[in-house]
Amino acid sequence: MEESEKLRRVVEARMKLKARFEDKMRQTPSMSDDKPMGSGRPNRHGMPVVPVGQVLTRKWPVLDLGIEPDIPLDEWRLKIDGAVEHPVELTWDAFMALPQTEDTSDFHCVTTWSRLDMAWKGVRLLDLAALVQPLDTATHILCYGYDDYTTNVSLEEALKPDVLLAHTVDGGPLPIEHGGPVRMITPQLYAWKGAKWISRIEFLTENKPGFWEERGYSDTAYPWRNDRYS
Ligand SMILES: Nc1nc2c(c(=O)[nH]1)N[C@H]1C(S)=C(S)[C@@H](COP(=O)(O)O)O[C@H]1N2
Ligand SMILES: [Mo]
Repeated sequence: MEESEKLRRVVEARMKLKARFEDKMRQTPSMSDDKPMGSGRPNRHGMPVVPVGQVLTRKWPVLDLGIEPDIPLDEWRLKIDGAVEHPVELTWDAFMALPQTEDTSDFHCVTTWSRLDMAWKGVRLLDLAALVQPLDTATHILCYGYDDYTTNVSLEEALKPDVLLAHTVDGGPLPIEHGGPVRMITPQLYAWKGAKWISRIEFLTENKPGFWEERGYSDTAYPWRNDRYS
């Protein structure tokens, strides 16, 4: 297929996804709650900048399952499959050739630390979804890490414009211990919803819990509702 035709198809798919999830997205708690729990000035989506029970840190703690996989870029692959029209397996070069987004956002860990104003660069989940074109029946994604971590996210959360597959942070390559070469970030949900060392995104037609969700963590993970455990 010609490049211009490919791009046209992706843009059309992106518009369609936006239209399909716009209302649902606006109704998510991190955008619609009229009594959100937290303190400080409003953040860019109107929520108190420090969610309830969180403490600001300047350090960046590391949380993992005891393994930090080291994936050389020439062996790195990202598989996107499941309930989609066009499954893909991206190489590093193909991933980096996709539209790149820079965004500064906050990071809220369920263990009560928050780190504000992190400068990220990467590919929007929205743009990856536009590339593979989820079926109309798709409702969630399940993300996999190279360490066999998994976590699930609803599409109305995953398609928000600040959800990135990030390869760069604060001007440098994402360090391995923080999930490099590529991790997902979910600034409007607790950070366990963002898989480090991401290897696969599976689109699902029904919700399926991931690693922590099976072990008592909340399915929805809304920081401004103190929604930590199920
Ligand atoms: N692949 C993978 N992703 C993961 C985890 C993990 O153990 N493995 N931990 C999660 C948790 S609980 C949090 S709080 C954040 C921590 O990211 P950080 O180590 O960069 O602070 O990553 C999330 N993503
Ligand atoms: Mo966490």
